This record gives sequence, C-alpha cells and structure tokens, in this order.
Amino acid sequence: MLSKTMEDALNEQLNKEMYSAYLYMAMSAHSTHIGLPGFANWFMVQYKEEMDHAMKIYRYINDQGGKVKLRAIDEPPSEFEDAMDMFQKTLKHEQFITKSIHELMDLAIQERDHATQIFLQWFVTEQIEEEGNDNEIIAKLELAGKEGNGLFMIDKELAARVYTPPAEAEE
Ligand code: OFO
Repeated sequence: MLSKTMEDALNEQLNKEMYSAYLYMAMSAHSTHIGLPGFANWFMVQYKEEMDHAMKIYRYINDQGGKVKLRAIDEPPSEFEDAMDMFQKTLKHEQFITKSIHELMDLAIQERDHATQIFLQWFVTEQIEEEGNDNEIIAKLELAGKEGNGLFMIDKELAARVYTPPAEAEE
C-alpha cells in the first residue's frame, strides 16, 4: 500500500527514468552520426537499461495497488560537442538521478514505508555502478585526448558492451 505522496514521487521517478532512456537514445543517435559506432552501442545498451528501470518502477506501483500516471517526457538535446561532452553530461545526469533516488529513500524512511525502502535499495546500488562506469570512461577519454587512435580504441571497447535483460525474478 502506497501513500499518495509516495505514489506521486514514484511516478515522478518513472518519468525521470524514461527521460534518461530518451537522453541516451539521443546520444546513441549522435554517436552514429559522427562515426562512433562503439559509443552508439554503449548508449543504446544504456537506453535499454533505463527502460528496464522505468518498468521496474511501473510494476512496483502496480504491485502495491497504486496508479501509474505517465507524464510527458522532456525533449533531450540532440547536439553534443564530442564524446567527452556526452559522457560529462551522462555523469551529471546520473548524479541528478542518484540525488533523486536518495530523496525517494528519505521519503520512504520518513513515511516508515518498509516495502518501498527495500525496493529502492536496488536503485541505490545501481546508481553507484552507473556513476562508476561514467567516471571510468571519462578518465579513459581524458587519457586518449579528443581524437585519433585513443578514441578509436575506446570506441572499439564500448562496442563490446552487451545488453543483458533482467532475470525474471528481478523484473
Ligand atoms: Fe536509471 O539509472 Fe541512469 O538514469
């Protein structure tokens, strides 16, 4: 059973996850456009993961007898300076999402909503991984410089990322 405040906050988070998916889809399209297929692949996998995050919240609201309310998704940017710009924006966005998840957790604690606290734990852990991945790629991009062989090597590395659908029990 969700309080109305918690239901609203979860619906808001669902929308933020949909925006995340949209943002990474835009970055994937841009990467393809500027000839970086590995980056395009990485962002497309990220897009799919964000859709999974959104669906996880969707199912949780339903399971708890709440009402899913879909809101308009903001338009993401379609132009980026370069690969570094995309990853800096990705990190900044993930820091925003982390803050948002922590605020949701604060609300669940305040409301003594134990089920939602347990549900949100998965997202708290996930955000550590998300920011970690972005920091790692930014560090590599700093070493590689803006173009040339280094960038080509990173593109090759990012081409290897594979999307793994969530196990049924985790869905
Ligand atoms: Fe859903 O983790 Fe990124 O935004």
